[in-house]
Amino acid sequence: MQESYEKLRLAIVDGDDDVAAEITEELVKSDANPLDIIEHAITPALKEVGEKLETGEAFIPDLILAGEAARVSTDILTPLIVKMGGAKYIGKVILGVVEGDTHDIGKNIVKSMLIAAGFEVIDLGTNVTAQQFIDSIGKEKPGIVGASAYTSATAVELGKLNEALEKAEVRRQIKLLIGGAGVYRDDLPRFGADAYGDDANEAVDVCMRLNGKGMN
Ligand code: B12
Repeated sequence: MQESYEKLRLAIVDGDDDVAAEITEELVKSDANPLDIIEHAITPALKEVGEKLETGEAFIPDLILAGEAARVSTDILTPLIVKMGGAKYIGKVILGVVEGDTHDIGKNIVKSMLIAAGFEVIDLGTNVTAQQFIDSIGKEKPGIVGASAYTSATAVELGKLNEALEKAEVRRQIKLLIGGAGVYRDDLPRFGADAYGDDANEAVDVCMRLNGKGMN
């Protein structure tokens, strides 16, 4: 198994989506846990590409190819993660990536794990404006809004989102959860959010804890 994780990691670093898909399918057939595949191959691969970008060993096209290979692999795994759940309905969560940010691999992993845990997830996708969050809160009446940002430039949108929710008088109706590679636990007071999730496991734990604690 370890050897296949390593092969998948290398395929993603190389941005080879065909090989990434093939190895992911093989791992699934050999009963590897989808969450282990993400933890031991996909996430380390993307982390490595991100580090290489910083040191000048990789460039934006490499990032795009690696992101695409990771997406192909996670697209195979996410339906399986959802199926692992079978849990009863717990509550409703809106997920969205803030305005200006198009990263969505991490958000999609969080989404599938929330569904597996029993949450209904309204996925607003990427590049979501504060107004779109507000409209969706009015329509869907969720208990929790999970907003994410993956760069330091887009993280500031989380604070703006909090202010916009307050201005629209919907902030008190929901609990605001933030996450993504561009935000840290210490940012909580700065962005006025209720909770932070470092990874998909913590996102699920926090949603379980916050569920039913909104004003709805
Ligand atoms: C793949 C990738 C891309 C792909 C994205 C493909 C896609 N569909 O997502 C592409 C090529 C498009 C891209 C573009 C850019 N990227 Co980019 N990208 C990455 C990379 C390599 C991996 C991101 C990833 O998917 N990680 C794997 C997932 C599983 O991890 P994750 O996203 O952190 O998610 C986990 C947690 O954060 C958490 N989580 C995620 N979402 C949520 C939501 C909630 C509510 C909660 C509670 C938790 C949570 O749970 C997840 C699972 O455990 C990172 C490097 C890195 N170390 O993150 C850079 C990185 C994020 N990118 C970066 C940059 C700079 C950019 C660009 C600006 C580059 C450019 N000059 O064009 C653009 C911005 C585009 C835009 N407007 O958004 C920088 C950001 C630096 C910074 N601190 O500001 C990074 C860190 C690379 C680097 N080291 O410089 N990128």
